[in-house]
Amino acid sequence: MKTDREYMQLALDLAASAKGRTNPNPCVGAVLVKNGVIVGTGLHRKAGEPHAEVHAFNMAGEHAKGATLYVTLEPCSHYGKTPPCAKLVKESEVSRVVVATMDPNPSVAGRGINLLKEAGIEVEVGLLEEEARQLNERFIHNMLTDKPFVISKFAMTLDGKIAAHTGHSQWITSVEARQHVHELRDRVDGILVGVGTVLADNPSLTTRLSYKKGKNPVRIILDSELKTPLNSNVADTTEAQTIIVCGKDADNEKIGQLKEQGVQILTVSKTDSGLDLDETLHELFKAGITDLMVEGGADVNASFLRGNHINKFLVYIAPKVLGGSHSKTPFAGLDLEKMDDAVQLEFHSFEQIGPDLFISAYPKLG
Ligand code: AOF
Ligand code: ZN
Repeated sequence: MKTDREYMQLALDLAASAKGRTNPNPCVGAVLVKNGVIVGTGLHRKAGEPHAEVHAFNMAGEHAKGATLYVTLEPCSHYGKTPPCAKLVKESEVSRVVVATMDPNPSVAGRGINLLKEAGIEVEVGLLEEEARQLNERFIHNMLTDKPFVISKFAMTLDGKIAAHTGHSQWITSVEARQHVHELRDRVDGILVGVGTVLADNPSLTTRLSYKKGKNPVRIILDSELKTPLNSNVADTTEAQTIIVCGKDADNEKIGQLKEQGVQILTVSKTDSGLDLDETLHELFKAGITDLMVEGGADVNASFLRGNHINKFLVYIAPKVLGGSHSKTPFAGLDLEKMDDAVQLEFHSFEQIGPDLFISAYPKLG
């Protein structure tokens, strides 16, 4: 017979298979087990579609009675786009519910679990909790802050350079690592760069995967003075959406011209160091962006880091050395004075992709 942990791991694996597809909802998986037999499985596939538990109960039918439900997130207690799962769990007469983690959504937050306990069902919370919270780090951050989850993504040489002193940077990493970037783009809502990058490289910032047609994230350009050329790739919205964030004093005629091309314009306040990033993030969240990848340049990266706006770092390191004191580094604009002032991070994982290294890290809390 399998252990509780193994069934919960299966529920987590099911949930994870829809990562990046459920936004703004969390990824959730559910497994129903009776007398050592899996009688139902389910996952939440897409916002607006049934929750994980519904699929699992549909599969189990009458076998749900007396079974144990393993679910990666507290069953919901509210009427959203779908009816409450806690009610379904109660009516299906399961005898035990094992939950990995609570739902941070203020309309649920413990109510789902209370409903089940009040119905006399045995409930355990906290099995593989860390894994479940990691899986839904984006959703948890959204619920707690009303801001998108911000990922800083960059590629550099072994000696920490993102371009030669001439500005030449194509390519730092291998074909394999660059395909991997497109897999990331395929699963985030937004991709953000500064107007400097648009002017220097005229990137299209779309998802290009060799084996399938990916989903294009919304392209977000930080452009306080609205310098994005009308004929730039990002101003062409036939393939992907674009949001340009500019100051409230930006030229109205240019705003009109960009809007005519289908570009969305977001005006925010300015601070001494440029656009107000906190306001920008709140506005982007209101516009439906639940997570975004900041892809540079060095000054934009630095301003996000300075304001503590980065929630996760994804870094590709190529086995190459450029040298020189004038070739740019990923956070060139930060330029701190002492080692003690350095922003503290924690490595989370690393793997090799082709010849390159791929590292994930989080800002150290506290
Ligand atoms: C669950 N199981 O599979 C998911 C849950 O608009 P709705 O009705 O889809 O509700 C979305 C909210 O429900 C979401 O914010 C989160 O609190 C919860 N998600 N709950 O019991 C699931 N996806
Ligand atoms: Zn639900």
